[in-house]
Amino acid sequence: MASYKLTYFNGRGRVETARTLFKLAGVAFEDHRIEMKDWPEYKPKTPFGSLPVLDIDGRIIVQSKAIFRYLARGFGFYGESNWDCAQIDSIVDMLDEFYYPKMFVILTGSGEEKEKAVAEFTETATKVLGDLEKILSENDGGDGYFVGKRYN
Ligand SMILES: N[C@@H](CCC(=O)N[C@@H](CS)C(=O)NCC(=O)O)C(=O)O
Repeated sequence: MASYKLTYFNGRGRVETARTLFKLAGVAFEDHRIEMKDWPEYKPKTPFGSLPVLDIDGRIIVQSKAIFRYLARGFGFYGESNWDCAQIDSIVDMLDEFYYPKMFVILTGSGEEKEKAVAEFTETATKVLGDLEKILSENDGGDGYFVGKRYN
């Protein structure tokens, strides 16, 4: 059995999908959380100066979506065909596109800058979530899955 160590900050952020995949698959992992005060010392020890990092028996994967895809494939959550995987990738990228550009300002900004970011985020989110609902309803009768008929 592989030994997994997932390193990220002490919050959900970019890595919660990986933690969720471990939980859904019932696979044990070390949930290594770095406090912000310790980050300057830890940063140079990471391959590219950022988190998350997944260590599997001493081998390292960086980039959150590469980690998600590796785990999803390994645990049976990815698509059954190349086509299904592409549909899943499209949805993940769609979410990324509206979520990340404004999130930093929304979480850390203030005043007018923050209000503007919230307004833009709300507008984009309304459109993207509407598009996603349409995809859900078109997946053979809207049974709750974007792709396929099962979660595992
Ligand atoms: N594209 C990378 C982005 C990684 C990233 O920006 N991580 C942030 C936390 S969400 C980070 O490590 N920030 C601290 C820093 O850059 O010093 C991924 O998806 O893993």
